[in-house]
Amino acid sequence: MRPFVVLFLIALAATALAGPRQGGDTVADATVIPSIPFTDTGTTVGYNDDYDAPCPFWGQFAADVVYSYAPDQVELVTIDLCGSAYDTRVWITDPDLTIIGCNNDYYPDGDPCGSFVSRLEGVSLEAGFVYYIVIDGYGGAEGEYAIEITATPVAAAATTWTAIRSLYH
Ligand SMILES: [Ca+2]
Ligand SMILES: [Ca+2]
Repeated sequence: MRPFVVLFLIALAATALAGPRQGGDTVADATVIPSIPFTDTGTTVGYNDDYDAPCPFWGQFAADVVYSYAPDQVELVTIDLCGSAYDTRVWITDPDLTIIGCNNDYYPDGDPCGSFVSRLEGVSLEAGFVYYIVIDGYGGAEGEYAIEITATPVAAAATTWTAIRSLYH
């Protein structure tokens, strides 16, 4: 095979292995996050304005996309949109779509991560429930985003503490 054919096949295989990219339009077709840490890139351009959140106030009308995540342990997650190209907002809801955390402007104007880009830190999640992560925009802002989700397992911390205490009892 010619080298460029091999490269093409490698690229094709890499695309297939990368799995779902880009958030879904609504909770019904949310892109499933299989495990954390998780990174993805995508756009809200061409998607609908299905959701809104009161950070910093209700009544905004930007397009949004949705991811879903069902942790198998109790954990604290951080959702970082560093690298996004527009004035983002991000929030997370519980299975009933009640908002449990929201951020608008973690990174200030001119920040290397992007002006007025969002980061939501230390949201506590329970095992066995489906949570929805919505990437939205301030006002009517939409564009290309980057998302990175990391987690600290609470159970691990508790287990360590139990182990330490057991040394003294
Ligand atoms: Ca919206
Ligand atoms: Ca923002």
